[in-house]
Amino acid sequence: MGNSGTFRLYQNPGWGSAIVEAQLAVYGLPYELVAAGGTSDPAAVQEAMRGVNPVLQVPALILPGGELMTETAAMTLYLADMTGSDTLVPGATAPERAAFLRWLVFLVAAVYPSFTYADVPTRFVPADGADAFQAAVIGHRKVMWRVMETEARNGGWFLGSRFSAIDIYLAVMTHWRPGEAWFQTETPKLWAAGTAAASRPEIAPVMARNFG
Ligand SMILES: N[C@@H](CCC(=O)N[C@@H](CS)C(=O)NCC(=O)O)C(=O)O
Repeated sequence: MGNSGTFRLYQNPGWGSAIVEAQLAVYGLPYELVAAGGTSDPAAVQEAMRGVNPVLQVPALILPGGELMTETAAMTLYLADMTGSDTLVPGATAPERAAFLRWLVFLVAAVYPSFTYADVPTRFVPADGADAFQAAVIGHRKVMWRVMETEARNGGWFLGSRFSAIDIYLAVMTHWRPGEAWFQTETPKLWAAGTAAASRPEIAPVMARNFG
């Protein structure tokens, strides 16, 4: 159970937990970090998360009252609600609301699962087909990123002139495969939005801890 008023984030440096850590930092909420395996070996992380998160993934967030939350998008919406802030999530009547929800869900429902499938492909296909399967999934991921690049608005942030949690997702996910060089060349608007988010004073220390 989290201490009174304090969030507890199960995380590994550079993993999707950085998306949530950055948001906690933006809101100035008190949080403590728990190492969730501290390794790039997914099997070890699954073992570390057993008894914490029934789907054995990072991040897991323990709310101050002790309740478990999983799913970065759910945390994104929850933290905006409980702080009453529209800093990261455009409010119900904001002009960017529909686009925000659309691309938030796309990120977690379409792009993010491609890591589940490609990171350890032998969970899903026989070993002799694993390389081809992994290449196909990463190829599909590139298609999805290109779609987002096409949909990114002008103005510096993904939603245009308005910073949002989408830019935090980009700050973190552009460090993942297919890699920073690919994003810089192939999806320059996504890269720029992610880089700008990563440079914000409240987020920069989180990025340094996760990727420095
Ligand atoms: N839908 C989840 C995805 C979480 C996820 O895929 N986390 C990765 C790390 S970034 C993980 O724990 N992978 C290990 C595994 O799936 O076994 C979310 O948005 O929080």
